Parts: sequence; C-alpha cells; structure tokens
Amino acid sequence: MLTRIDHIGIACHDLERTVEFYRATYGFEVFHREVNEEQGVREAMLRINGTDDGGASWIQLLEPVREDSAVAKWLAKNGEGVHHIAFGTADVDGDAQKIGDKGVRVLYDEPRTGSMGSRITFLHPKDCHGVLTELVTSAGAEKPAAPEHGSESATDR
Ligand code: MC0
Repeated sequence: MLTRIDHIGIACHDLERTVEFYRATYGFEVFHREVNEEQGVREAMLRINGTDDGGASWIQLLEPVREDSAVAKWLAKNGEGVHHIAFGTADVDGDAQKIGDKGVRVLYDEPRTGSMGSRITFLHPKDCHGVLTELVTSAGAEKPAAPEHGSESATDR
C-alpha cells in the first residue's frame, strides 16, 4: 500500500547553487548527500518535517554525473524542474507487482538501490499521465516478515 509522498525529485544543472536556493529561500537544510553511480546522479536530500505519521518527506535535488544518465537526458530536453514524484511504501516489491498487473510498465524487474539505502523502482511516465513515478521503501521500513511484528510503522528514513 502506498502510504505517503516520500519525495519529489528535481533535476538541476548545478547542485550546489540549487541547494543554496532551497536553503536561502525556504530554510531547508541538506540532510544527506550521495552519488548514485547506477542512476548517474549526484543528489542532496532536503528533509521536510511534520508529516502526520511522524515520518519526513523530502526534496531530492539531482544533478547528472554522466551525459547518458536519465536525468542528463531529461535536462537536455526540458531544462531544470520536477523530474519525478516518489510514493512511499513498506512493500515496494508487492506494490510494483500489483501496479504492473494493472498494465502500468514497471521499469525494473527487481527494485534497485536508491537514496539512503532505500529500495526503488519506477513506473513509465507514458503510463502515468506524463509523470515519472517512483515507488520507494526506505531502509529499515520493509514490510514486517511475520504478523507478530504488528504495526511497526514504515516511515522515517
Ligand atoms: C522521460 N520522459 C519523461 C521523463 N523522462 N516524462 C516525464 N517525466 C520524466 N522524468 C518521457 C520523454 O519526454 C519521452 O516522451 C518518453 O518519456 C521517452 O523518454 P526518452 O527521453 O526517450 O528516454 P528513455 O525512453 O530512454 O527513458 C525514459 C525512462 C528513463 C523514463 C524510461 O528516464 C528511466 O529509466 N527513468 C528511471 C530512472 C531515473 O529516472 N533515474 C534518475 C533518478 P516523448 O513524448 O518525447 O516520447 S534516480 C533517483 O531518483 C534515485 C537516486 C532515488 O530516488 O533514490
């Protein structure tokens, strides 16, 4: 079950300048930085507090690190802006399967590694009314393996 908007991914040409805009304009600070070689991006995660479930939501700023990456290709065509939205779930495998069964193209056979050790997959934007859509299970937020684990929340990263 998709439970929240985990993050909005924003493509930019210059990560440091964009980070500074978000800090100076809104007061959002960088919580985490990493380079994801597989995805071809350098990213900064800005933590937005205050969701009802006690978890956070995030703005993910993305600068391409190679010209053949998805973000570089998208930037060349569209310029800077919102690149994708990501829905949070405790069960990315199960939700990807269910959504795929509805005829939406799921881009990966198996979830891959996303920001901060999360597990991610994407839905094709052409099947989602023009929105590249990510499903993400935060590290440590997997679906409980057995019922006795009860209702542990799958929220914060
Ligand atoms: C492409 N299209 C998009 C789009 N990217 N539409 C909306 N939003 C986007 N972000 C549209 C194009 O305009 C084009 O439409 C059509 O999709 C095919 O695009 P393309 O430019 O020919 O590119 P493809 O087909 O080679 O690749 C598109 C595809 C790819 C979505 C399959 O970008 C992909 O695999 N994306 C998932 C991975 C990704 O984006 N990684 C970066 C974030 P027209 O009408 O011109 O045919 S990594 C990340 O976010 C991680 C670190 C994390 O969250 O933890």
